[in-house]
Amino acid sequence: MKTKDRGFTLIELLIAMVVGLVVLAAAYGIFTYQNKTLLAQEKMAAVYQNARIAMDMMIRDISMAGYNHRETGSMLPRCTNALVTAGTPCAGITAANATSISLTMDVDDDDGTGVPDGDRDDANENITYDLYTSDGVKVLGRKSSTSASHQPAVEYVDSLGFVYEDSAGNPTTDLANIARVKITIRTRAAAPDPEYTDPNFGDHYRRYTLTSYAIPRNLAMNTTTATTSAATTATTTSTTTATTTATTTATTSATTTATTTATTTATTSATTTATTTATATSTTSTTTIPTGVEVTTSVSSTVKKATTTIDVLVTYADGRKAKTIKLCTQVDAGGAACTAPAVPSYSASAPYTSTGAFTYTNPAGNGKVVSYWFVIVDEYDNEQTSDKKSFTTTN
Ligand SMILES: [Ca+2]
Ligand SMILES: [Ca+2]
Repeated sequence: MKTKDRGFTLIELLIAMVVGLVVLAAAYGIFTYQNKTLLAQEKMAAVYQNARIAMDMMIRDISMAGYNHRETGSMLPRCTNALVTAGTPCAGITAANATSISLTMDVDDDDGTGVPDGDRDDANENITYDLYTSDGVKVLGRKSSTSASHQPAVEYVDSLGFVYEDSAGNPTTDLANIARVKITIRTRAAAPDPEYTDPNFGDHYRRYTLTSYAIPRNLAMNTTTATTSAATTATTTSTTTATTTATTTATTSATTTATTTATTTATTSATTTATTTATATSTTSTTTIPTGVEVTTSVSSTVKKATTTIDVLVTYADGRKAKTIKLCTQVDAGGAACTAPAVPSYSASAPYTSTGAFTYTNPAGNGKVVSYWFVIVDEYDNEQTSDKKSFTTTN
């Protein structure tokens, strides 16, 4: 047998097999490691996703807290500690706890047609978020009304925390001052990972903590019921024309009745009666303008023989502008509202006043009580503010 036809020796074969096995073992090791990493990442993806789903859901609801807008009819006041304690229906945050939150809004009616009806007792109008345990698993629960049971929102939620801040970013427990809510949620994997030990808890569950803010913008716009105190005194001087000077002084007393005394002096018209006394009474219904809190209105009633000009001056404390001012009038209407205060309507522009826009033909005779309603629509979200006042004609 020639040398070049020789095969492998047994030694060479054994060495080749050992080298092959080593390479195979290394490849298998790499594959196993990659596979494990992939599985761990998939599990963590579920943990991240749970946290984000829970956070999105809570931010969406909390951001809507206090939504309370109606074209006509009474609206809920913004929640305060006093109103919540008294059990008075209100819109806003009704319970600001460290591990749970309750909030209300008016977004629907009894028939579920999606039209706010002035209460917060319909579906998804009274929401509570907190944690509860179901089958040994901690679950983020959402209640959609006071009577509703927990609806499981997201499972495997380790902890839930809320911090309530005022507009300056300081923590507050005053429901009327909450401007944003810091939400912290911690989710964990459904199953333990034996190769992982949590440095804080000492167990084998992987966890994820997510923090975010919800800003309930409606709370900044929806203010409390106007409970007028003795400390509130509004003095307004307005309306100067070539022929008429009206001075209005409104002093609000503790009994929430504002008395306006207007003295009108006609200088050029011989047929116009010289002095007229008009009495305007602020109503304390839920549609009352939150005077001094957000909107200041000034209505000067120049009561002449034939017509009355009603001026409305709108000032928003937060710098918003009025988009539209609507007005309607009703003679001897008692306490009834004009059902559709749409005519005449005036598109406001700086300085957001309807001076001269509303001219009202007086009824014949002395002592007729004319009630007028005005509705102010703001430029951003069509939030409406309405109030009723009245004057007595002196012909
Ligand atoms: Ca209802
Ligand atoms: Ca409702």
